[in-house]
Amino acid sequence: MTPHTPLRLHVPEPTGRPGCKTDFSYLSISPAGSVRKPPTDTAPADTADLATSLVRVLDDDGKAVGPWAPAIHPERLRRGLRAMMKTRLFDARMVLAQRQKKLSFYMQCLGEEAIAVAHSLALQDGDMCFPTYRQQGLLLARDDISMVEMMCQLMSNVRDPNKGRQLPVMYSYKRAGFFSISGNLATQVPQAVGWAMASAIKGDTKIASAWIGDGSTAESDFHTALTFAHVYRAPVIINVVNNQWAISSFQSIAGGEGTTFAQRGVGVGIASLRVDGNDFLAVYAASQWAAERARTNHGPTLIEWETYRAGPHSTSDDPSKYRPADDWQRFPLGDPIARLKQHLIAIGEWSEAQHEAAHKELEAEILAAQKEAESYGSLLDGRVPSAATIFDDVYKELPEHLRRQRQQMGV
Ligand SMILES: Cc1ncc(C[n+]2csc(CCOP(=O)(O)OP(=O)(O)O)c2C)c(N)n1
Ligand SMILES: [Mg+2]
Repeated sequence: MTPHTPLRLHVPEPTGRPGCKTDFSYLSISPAGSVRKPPTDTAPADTADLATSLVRVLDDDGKAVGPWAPAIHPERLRRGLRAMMKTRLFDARMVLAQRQKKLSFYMQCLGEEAIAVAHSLALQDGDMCFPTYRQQGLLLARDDISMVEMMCQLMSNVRDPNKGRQLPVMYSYKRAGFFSISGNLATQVPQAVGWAMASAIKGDTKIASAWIGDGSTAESDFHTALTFAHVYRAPVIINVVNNQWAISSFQSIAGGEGTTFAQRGVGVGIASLRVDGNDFLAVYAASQWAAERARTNHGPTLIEWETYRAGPHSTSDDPSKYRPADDWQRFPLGDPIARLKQHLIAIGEWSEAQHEAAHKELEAEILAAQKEAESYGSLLDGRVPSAATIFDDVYKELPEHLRRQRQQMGV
């Protein structure tokens, strides 16, 4: 008989605690330019090495190096930089407005701006994103989405397109390929795969882009979606944003310890990449690769974007309770805005003076938008849609029991 060994449960721990430094050595980081770039029709099993290495383009000097360095016009890069700056400034203003009680809640994407902004450049009109609450960059990168309208949603005022029925940040923009955000995490991944399958069934040319955080991959919806995407070779990009945290739990609680989230894709038969999400050029190149693969019927791609959630989870969260305050400054992949700025300056397409001017311009633009949005009301002055409107737009004919409930509300 074998001697009795007491069984022990392994409970993953974060690698840093308040007051002590996080040891980021758990992150495997490949040198910029060192990862190979296969053709877009490569077999899923042949991407196994790409699910553990890290696709990076920008080196420490801001030079674009290696096979993933994309051909992209400097003007598009300037627009991308501007959209990332806009996103960061928009977030900062809205956090402030929440503190002033003008909105009930806010979620910023500080430190993660490159992912949504650069990804949006690789998509086409008619493609559909199924985002989470941290991809506001998909909207802010577009010229046809008004910041005023977005702010009205945040302030739940009378101009809120969702009529105050959704949590602030849960936008819905069909015309911008931005599917309504769901607060029930992971539900949108199978929906995205289903949407992509429908596009293929119709013989259309449009692809879907699904979004999920590292923590939410622990939901069964994620795994079901992967199986469907693989089996039917759905034209979908499955984006796993690994920002190292899910509110207060470290990514290892969702299974990131000793393996990568990208490896989950390979295991199911999906081509998978692990990419530096703070490297604008790498995000653009990997997104383009996956979009071309999907659009040419070579099937889905799972991309794990490595990044860091620099701010609190939401305005209801206090990260000083569970992680060191200066983690972001020491995060080895740096700040996406600073890195693209350094690159543009290095290639002679940007300057400190231009950066400062753009910053000022954007600040003024955002302030003006906020002023206009507030003129339509905010939570502070109570000019919000009447409670009676909760009964609208659900049934063609209001059923009797709801009619009674409306009467009970006295409206
Ligand atoms: C099904 C479900 N479970 C739990 C929650 C509560 N919740 C909201 S955000 C969140 C953390 C998600 O973390 P992650 O997926 O890593 O995304 P991140 O916030 O880091 O972008 C949790 C647990 C929820 N909204 N839905
Ligand atoms: Mg997360």
